[in-house]
Amino acid sequence: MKRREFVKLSGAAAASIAIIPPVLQSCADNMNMNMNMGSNAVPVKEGAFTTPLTFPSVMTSNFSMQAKGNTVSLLNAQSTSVLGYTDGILGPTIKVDNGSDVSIAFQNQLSEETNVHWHGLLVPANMDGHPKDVINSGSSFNFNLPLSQRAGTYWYHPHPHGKTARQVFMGLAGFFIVNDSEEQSLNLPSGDQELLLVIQDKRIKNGQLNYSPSMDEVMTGYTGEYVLVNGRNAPFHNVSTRYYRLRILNGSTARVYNIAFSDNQSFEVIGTDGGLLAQPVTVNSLLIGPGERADILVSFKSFSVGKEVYLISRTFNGGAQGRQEFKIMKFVVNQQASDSFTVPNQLSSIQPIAPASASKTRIMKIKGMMEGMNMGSMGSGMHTINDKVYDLDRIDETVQAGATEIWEFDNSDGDEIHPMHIHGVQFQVLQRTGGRGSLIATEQGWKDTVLVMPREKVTVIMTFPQEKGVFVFHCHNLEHEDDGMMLNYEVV
Ligand SMILES: [Cu+2]
Repeated sequence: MKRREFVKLSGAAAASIAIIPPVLQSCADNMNMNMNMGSNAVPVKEGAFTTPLTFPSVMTSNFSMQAKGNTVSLLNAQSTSVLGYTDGILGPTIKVDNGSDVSIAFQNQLSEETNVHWHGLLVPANMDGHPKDVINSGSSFNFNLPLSQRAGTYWYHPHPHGKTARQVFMGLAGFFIVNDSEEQSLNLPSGDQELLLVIQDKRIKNGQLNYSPSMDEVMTGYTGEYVLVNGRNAPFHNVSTRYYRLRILNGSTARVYNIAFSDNQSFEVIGTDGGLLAQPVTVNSLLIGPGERADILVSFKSFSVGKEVYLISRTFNGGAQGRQEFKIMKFVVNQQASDSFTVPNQLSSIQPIAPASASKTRIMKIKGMMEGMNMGSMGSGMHTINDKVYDLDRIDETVQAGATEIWEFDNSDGDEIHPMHIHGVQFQVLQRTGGRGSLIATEQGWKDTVLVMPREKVTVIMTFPQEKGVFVFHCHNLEHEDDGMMLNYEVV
């Protein structure tokens, strides 16, 4: 970070920079240096891509699920302690139809409190996994989820305040897929041609998952040197010469991926957090931040048997991240097949919410790092929204049931990456100013999480639920979230 940027970043301090005593200025310079040192993402170590990709079991109706400690083989057949929902690492993939009432008997077999947030689902506040609604060690809770929303790639993970990042990092996360007749009628690649991929980076020390963020890493987010897909490091998957539907979740605590293919082939983006886009968008790479999902179609039709193609992350302009290109997983074409699938021109219809219908615009100033110095609280509470650190019991924003509002996430003074997530709604992204200055393919549909890069302001529009209750909105960089970058809003 350059001095000029530091001055810009300092917010309130900027006005008084000239009168900072030399000793404090030097302290600030050291802080700067430390942050630069700590701020780069840990370089990824690519594996051998010799481990077969696996997929979690699928649950299609009411069932029970436990959060518990398990042992798995992660790297070189070592026995690694992880957390999982029921078996192994991660949790079962829940696949249900829109309109169904899903009930899940949940048991907490961890040694600490946890809960479950159904990320992207429009469920009542008391079922949403609010941080105040924790389930103590040894206790149970029955989640009843009445589904009324579009088909989409949703997911679930813990949400106990201050413990979310560690519990997700240790393995607690799973897909929640909602189907509907509209999506069914498109006959998209399914069965063996539909692959659910959760990408997560892990730091592993002596064969064990190592979650121990330093102060610098709380600031920038905790990154790992091993990239896992569905809980496997550097896996491969055999494919035939057909179209494949990849439904990708970035389940990392902080790392952003710029998804692409090693042969630079283009692919079709067909869906995002809240389901299908109206029309497919052809891209060569796609940025996906923590908590976000991308639904893409990729064709292996022109390849001959024996061809190997990698899903990779390309470099991108993202402050502390994006400086390295690395491979994520390998596709091996091992079978010739005929495939008559063609990408539909029209996928769905998305009615834009008119900005004029918004009854209110709220500004959410998101801040990290240097601003924390002004608060005199190093090490915690450095990440704020509108200068506030999360308080379980404080209602920060009150919205009318059924109201349409515009919210602006303002990171224009910041140099950290903040994927902002709002519970209880799906929103549309209106615009991005500063930074990248425009919207990407996945932002042309319904979203629940939006990436706000350094220097950017992103505005979203949404209609709040009719049902009353308290929800949270927060940064989905889970280190930032645990550090307090989260507020409550109440629907009244
Ligand atoms: Cu953040």
